[in-house]
Amino acid sequence: MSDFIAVLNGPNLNLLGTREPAVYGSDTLARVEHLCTETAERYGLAVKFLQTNHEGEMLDRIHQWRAEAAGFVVNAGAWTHTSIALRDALVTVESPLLEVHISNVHAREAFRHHSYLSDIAAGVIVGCGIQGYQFAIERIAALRES
Ligand code: CA2
Repeated sequence: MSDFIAVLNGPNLNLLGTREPAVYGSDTLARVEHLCTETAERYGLAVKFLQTNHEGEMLDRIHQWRAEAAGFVVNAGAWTHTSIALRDALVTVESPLLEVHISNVHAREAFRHHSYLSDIAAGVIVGCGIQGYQFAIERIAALRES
C-alpha cells in the first residue's frame, strides 16, 4: 500500500467558491486541496486529488487507485444520490472510504437524503463545510494507527 490518500470530487465541485456561498461557503476547490495536503502531511501522507465532471474518469481513477491508496475521501456530489456504478467501483477499494458532503444533505431536499455510498463507507461526514475533508483524513490516519 502506498502512502497517499485519494481525495475524489464529483460533478460541479469545480464551481466551489464561485456560486451558492450560502450553501457551500466561499472557499474554492484549490483551498480544499491545500487543506487536504496540509492535513495529510501531518501524518506523513500525500494526497492525490481529483475533480471530474465525467463519471467514467472517476471510475477509471478508482480502479487505478483501489489497491494502492491508504484511504479514499469521496465527495461524489450528485452521483452520491444516483450512481450504482460509482458504488460498485468503491465497494472494491481495499482501504477505508470516508464519504464527505460540505452541506448538510439531510437538511436539504429529500432526494439528497439517500446515498448509494453511506452503507459501504467507514464513515460519513456531512454539514461541516470543507473542514469535513480534514476530519476524513484525520479519521483515515487514526484507522491506520489502530
Ligand atoms: O454538500 C455536498 O458536498 C454535495 O455533495 C454537493 C453536491 C450536491 O449535489 C450533493 O447533494 C451535496 C453539489 C456540488 C455542486 O457544487 C457547487 C458548488 C458551488 C456552486 C455550485 C455547485
